[in-house]
Amino acid sequence: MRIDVVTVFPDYLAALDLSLIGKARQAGLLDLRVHDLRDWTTDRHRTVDDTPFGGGAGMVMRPDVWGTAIDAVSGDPGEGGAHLVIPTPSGEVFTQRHAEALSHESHLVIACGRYEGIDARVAEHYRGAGTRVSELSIGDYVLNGGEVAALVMIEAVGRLLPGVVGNPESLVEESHGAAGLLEYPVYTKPPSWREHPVPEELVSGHHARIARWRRDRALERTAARREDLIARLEVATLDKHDLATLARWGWSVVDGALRRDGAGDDRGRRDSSARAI
Ligand code: JET
Repeated sequence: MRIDVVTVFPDYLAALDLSLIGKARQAGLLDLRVHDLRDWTTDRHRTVDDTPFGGGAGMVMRPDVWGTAIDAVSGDPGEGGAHLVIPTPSGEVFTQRHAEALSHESHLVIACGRYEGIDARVAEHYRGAGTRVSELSIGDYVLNGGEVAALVMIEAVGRLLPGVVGNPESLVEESHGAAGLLEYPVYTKPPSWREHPVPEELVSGHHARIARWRRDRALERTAARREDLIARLEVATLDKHDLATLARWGWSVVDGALRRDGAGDDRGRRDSSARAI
C-alpha cells in the first residue's frame, strides 16, 4: 500500500519511522511519503490560508494550494486513483470497519487540515471528479490539526496489511472481539501481585471454564462502559448464559432486540467506581 500524507507540519509524522509501522516501511509493505503542503505554494510567503468568506474567527486553508498538492501526489486517475482521506471533527467516526475497508485500498492520500479547516470546495471537487473521499473523525474532540488523527488512522490501517503484524492469530482473536464486545481483562505473572491474585478460573486449566469466564467479563465490561454496543448486539449470537449475565446488568430481550429495563433507574447497573469491571 502507498500512503501520501500532506501537512504543514511534516515533522509531526516522524513517529511513523518507529515500531511496527517503521518495520512495515523497511520491509517494503508500506510506501509512506510525507509532504509539506507549502511545497505547492507559489507566493514569497508560502501562504496556505486566508480569511473566511462570511466572516468569523480564524483562517481557512486555500483550495488552490490543496488542489495542486492533491493532484501531484494522487497519481494517474486512470489507474483507479487514490482514496482521499480528510481527518476532521465533522466527519463520520473512524472505526475498525473503516480501518478494514481502507486496508484494502492500494493508495491513500491523507490531507491534514489546520486552523478552521480546508475550503469545502476541495472535498466537493474531488467527489465530483469520481475520487473516493472520506472525511473521518477519530472522536468527539477538537485537535489543532489532522496530523495526530492521521497517525491514528495509519497505525490502525497499517497493522491490518498482510505481513505487518508478526502473529496473524492476534488479528483473528480481535475479529472475534469484533463480535461487538469489549475485550476481557488479561493477566500474566506473578500469580499474586500486591495482594491481587489472578482470577482462579484462569489458572484452573479448564478450557470451557476459562472461555465462560472471559465471555462474562467481556459482557459485563461492555454493559458497564458501552451501552451503545450492547444495544447493537445480534440476539441470535447470544446463548442462555450470556442473556443471564446481561439480565444482571438490566438488559432483556424485547421483540427480538436487547433493551435496558427500568426506564431511567439504576437497577442492575454496577458502578464502575464501586467494583472493578
Ligand atoms: C479531529 C479529527 O481535530 C480533528 O481534525 C483536525 C482538524 C482540525 C481543524 C480543522 C480541520 O479541518 C479539516 C477539514 O476537512 C474538510 O476542513 C481538521 C478531531 N477528531 N477527529
